[in-house]
Amino acid sequence: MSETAAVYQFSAAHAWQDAQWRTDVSFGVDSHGGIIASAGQVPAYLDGWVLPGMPNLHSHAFQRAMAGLAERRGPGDDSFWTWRETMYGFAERIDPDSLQAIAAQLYVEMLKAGYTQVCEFHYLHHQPDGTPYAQPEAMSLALIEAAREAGIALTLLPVLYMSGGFDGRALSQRQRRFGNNVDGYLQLLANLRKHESRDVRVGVALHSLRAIPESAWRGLIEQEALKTGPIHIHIAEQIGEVQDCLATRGARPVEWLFEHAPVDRRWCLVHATHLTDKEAAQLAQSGAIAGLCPTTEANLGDGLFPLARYLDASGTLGIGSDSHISVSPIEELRWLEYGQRLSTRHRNVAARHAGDSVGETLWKAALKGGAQAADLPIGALETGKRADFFVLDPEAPSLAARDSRSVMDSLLFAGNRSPVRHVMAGGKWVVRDFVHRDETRIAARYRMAVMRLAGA
Ligand code: NGQ
Ligand code: ZN
Repeated sequence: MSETAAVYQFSAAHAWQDAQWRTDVSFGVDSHGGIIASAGQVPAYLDGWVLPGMPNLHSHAFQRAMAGLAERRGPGDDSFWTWRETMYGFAERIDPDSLQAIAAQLYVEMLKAGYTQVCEFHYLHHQPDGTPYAQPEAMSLALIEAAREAGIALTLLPVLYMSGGFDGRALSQRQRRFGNNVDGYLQLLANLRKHESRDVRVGVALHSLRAIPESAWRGLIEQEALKTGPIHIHIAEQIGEVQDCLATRGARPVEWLFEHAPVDRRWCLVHATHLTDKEAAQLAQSGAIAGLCPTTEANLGDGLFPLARYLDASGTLGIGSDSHISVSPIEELRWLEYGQRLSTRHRNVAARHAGDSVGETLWKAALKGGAQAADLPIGALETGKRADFFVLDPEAPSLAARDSRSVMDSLLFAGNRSPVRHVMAGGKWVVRDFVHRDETRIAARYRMAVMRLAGA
């Protein structure tokens, strides 16, 4: 068989193409796992609605294993900052083996939920006391290996983390394993870029404005290594962060970022929760992505993103599961809309024009913004893209008697059992009839790893 011959030929009664439902669609998949035009052989029929896989633009894989362990009240008022202490305590115990075990389990769960790619915002670089591992990129390699085992596309974003606050203070004891200086970081980035492949992209992450001292900022932004590929940053997630930025830098975080960096479509501003009207408009006009993580933002008590204003300004957005308190694109998008309904006491907020569907609007936006944040050829069922798609269960009660006008809204809002039945990622069937090809082994190893962590 020649390199580009079709290894699969598919047809479907309904597939999501060109940002809408199309009927009687056919396409091929080549031996590189890419989509090609239909080649005339007898196609296999995909029975059920076919959707492109969803990119997950923000993940801290290790946090999957602590989901639910920070929901009991502490001595004082709990907040994002008290959750962070619990998270730091947990992060201290993770090593390369446990990280791989947790990440592989998480990535299996993502695939089963319809995510076919993940952006890993990775800052657990060194040993707990800050000493590099014998192989300095051991933790990053554990993530690459986990993604390969699960069969998910990975945009690995090694994080630069230099200081413990806006005042430039040193990292706390528990933050030491996150830390690098600029040179060390650039070296890590160069080493990791050697692992780039069809399935792995490497980009840049700056943890947050509070983690990069102002004195290091300009020199950093001008580095050649930062001039290509995606750049992700946590920003304006908490009111406390906005206040600290105002106090130390005389500007709000997003305002400061726009004054000090050439923010364009390569940038993904993760959370960007607290925006003035002017910042929302500026972010929208820049073409950068707002990386929204609604279930984590709810869990951590962050606040609500100004969705209506942002969509009216044609802003780009994508979704991430971040702390993995939930691993479901359906739930992220559902809660994105529900947060707006609860706070505005209106319905159908994401649908900005009469006749628009909330489900279609949000799914379409998240595919586009997610693909942009991932910087991979994904997010659409078209020639040249990765063959990343899933098939909805034609027997799902929640989708019975739905047509192309209603199926996306029923997918998003109706029911709690995922109707994602089969998933192809990179041209390989990774999930068939709701079962991942290696889920038993990966789950068993995960349980062992988590038991060891609990006993540690
Ligand atoms: C993180 N997570 O890096 O895991 C952060 C918390 C911080 C979110 N912001 C730590 N959701 O922001 O300092
Ligand atoms: Zn995060």
